Amino acid sequence: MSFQWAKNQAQNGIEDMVLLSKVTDDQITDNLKKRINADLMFTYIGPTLVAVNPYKRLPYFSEKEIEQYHGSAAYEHPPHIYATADKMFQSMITDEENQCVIISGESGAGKTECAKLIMNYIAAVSSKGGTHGNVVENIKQVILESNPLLESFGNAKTLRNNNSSRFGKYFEINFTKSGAPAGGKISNFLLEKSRVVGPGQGERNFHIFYQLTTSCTREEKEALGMMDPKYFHYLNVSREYSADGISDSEEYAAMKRGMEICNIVGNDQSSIFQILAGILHLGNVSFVEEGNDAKGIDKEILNAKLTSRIVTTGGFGGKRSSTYTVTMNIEQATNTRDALAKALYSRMFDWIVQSVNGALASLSRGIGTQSLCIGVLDIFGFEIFDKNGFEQFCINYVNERLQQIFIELTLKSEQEEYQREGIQWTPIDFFNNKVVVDLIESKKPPGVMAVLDDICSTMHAQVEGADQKFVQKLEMACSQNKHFKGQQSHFVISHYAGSVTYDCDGFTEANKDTPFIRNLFPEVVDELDKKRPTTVSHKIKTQSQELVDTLMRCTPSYIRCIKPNETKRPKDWDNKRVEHQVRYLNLKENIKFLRRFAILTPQTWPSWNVDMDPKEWQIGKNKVFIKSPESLFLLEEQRDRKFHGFAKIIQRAYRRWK
Ligand code: AD9
Ligand code: MG
Repeated sequence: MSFQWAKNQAQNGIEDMVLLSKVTDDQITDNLKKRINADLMFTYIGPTLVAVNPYKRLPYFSEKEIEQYHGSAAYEHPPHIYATADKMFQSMITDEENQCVIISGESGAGKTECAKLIMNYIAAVSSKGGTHGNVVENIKQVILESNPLLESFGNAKTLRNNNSSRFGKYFEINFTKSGAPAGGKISNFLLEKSRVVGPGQGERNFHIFYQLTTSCTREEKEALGMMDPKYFHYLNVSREYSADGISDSEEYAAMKRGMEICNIVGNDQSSIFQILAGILHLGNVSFVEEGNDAKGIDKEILNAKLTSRIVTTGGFGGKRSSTYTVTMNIEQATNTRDALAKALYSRMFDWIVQSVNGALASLSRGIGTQSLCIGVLDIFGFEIFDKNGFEQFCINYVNERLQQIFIELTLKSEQEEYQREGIQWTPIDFFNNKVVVDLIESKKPPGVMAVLDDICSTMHAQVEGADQKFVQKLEMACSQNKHFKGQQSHFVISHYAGSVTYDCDGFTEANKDTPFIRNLFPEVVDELDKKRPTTVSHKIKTQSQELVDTLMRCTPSYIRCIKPNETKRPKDWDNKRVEHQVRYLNLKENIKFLRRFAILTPQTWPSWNVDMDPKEWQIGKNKVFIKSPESLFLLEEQRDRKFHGFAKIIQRAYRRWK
């Protein structure tokens, strides 16, 4: 199929939904349906790109399209993620402004695939680096080929998505002024490490474990004591060993190539495999009760660490402290084993990310000045399962924060700007999820995280009933908030994307996390003590804030991904599910907002130089605002196809207005 102008609107839908005849959730949903039925996965809302997951490979991502979109204006070709990527790249160079793209949507909506398309496009069109050609080429390789490496260790099959990202990633690519990639940095956050010791029903552990158990070489197999996945307890918890559409052996090869390119070779590489094998074997260590003692049946060295802990008492009031060893019961020993596995895995993951960053840093030293950047944000999407724990709570919180950025920057602050500019304006209603963000992170009055931290600082996480106490306190603190409902051992939060019932079981332990680390890695105790409080929720809150601050320093582009069904099949359209997403993503409000007055910036309609009825536009203190989409459409038809520059337009309009 060649990718032509989609002329037939009745059949293929409208390319920019600002031009829809009626703006209702129903019409938007219907338009997206028409388009995906015609294999058109992208649609605009002004500058925002809406992407519907096609669940099949579409033919318009070849070299030809890369060339077609490179350096062209958005309206010249059908909506495409390459147009979004190109606009970011061109704006970065021409305006010398840092750019970021915020890709949002629920789990399985297609965010990671969109992120990869953007990276590919940028690697393809960015400058080849002249005299630094070789280094630039290597940098591009690291940027692209670190992807399968990180996905192997950080993605897994869940009920929602066979290749679900279980960590958040912000990939910043640095450029020289002339637009050659000159370095980069990945910030990762919140790896779902609980998956290491047991994925849920129908889900898998991280991909890497299946790659290693099924596809390693004979030598590796012998050296690591590698067995069939069924042999290992941590892979047996869910009895799910394969994932549709994923070839573990191909991914293993791509992962290894990624390692080589990121300079994870030799001893470093074999250490990683040894740690992975160690984690799997550790999971097979079981414990039996012996009188009042518990004993590990496997290795001697592990025995002491896993079955006992050191307790120190006294040491104050002039008395000498005494230290003694307490033997754990089976449950405690199993918990310690699992904590060790989780801690090892997440530290190893951080080390891999640091290695990618290290590879980029050492390459960029050869280039020197790098002044601009494009950041691509791809996080785990909003998710609801039958049973939702602390991990879902954290994931959904980060999604709430991202939704806040979208609201703040596209709906709220723009409307406030209109008022400041003295433009006549009837505010458009929208659901501002700030109330949910506050419910989760507010300190005063205490929100969910504050209550959780409070319980964790006053009670030992392992004390029985800590989780129940947490829900009781939560109910007292949050029952006034209409987005919260407490229910014995559960609580419900009405998130922007739907209501989620959280099972409080394990919340306090997962939030505290550190006692195990203190026990297992004593050398980090000092470091931990310096950074109190060290709860997981505190860390996520801080990381989310840092992320928001970083994004706010860039010019943002948005991609809103839509998941068409729960079956992961192409051409399967679940109207109710899509309409629900259209509603919570505020697409209708987004369109209405742009229809009233399109803000005349290069991000929306980049140039215009024709006469226009003065009633059709208003001038604010700093900007010009155009009224109806029809006049815009006309303008688009008439205008010069070359970019004239925003300043000229403003000058001309301003002269006429006077
Ligand atoms: V999660 O929040 O990490 O669980 P994502 O990242 O939103 O989720 P992902 O990009 O992983 O979803 O897409 C899920 C699956 O949909 C992919 O593995 C593909 O099988 C499918 N998909 C998504 N986008 C495309 C596409 N542009 N073309 C073809 C796609 N298939
Ligand atoms: Mg993803």
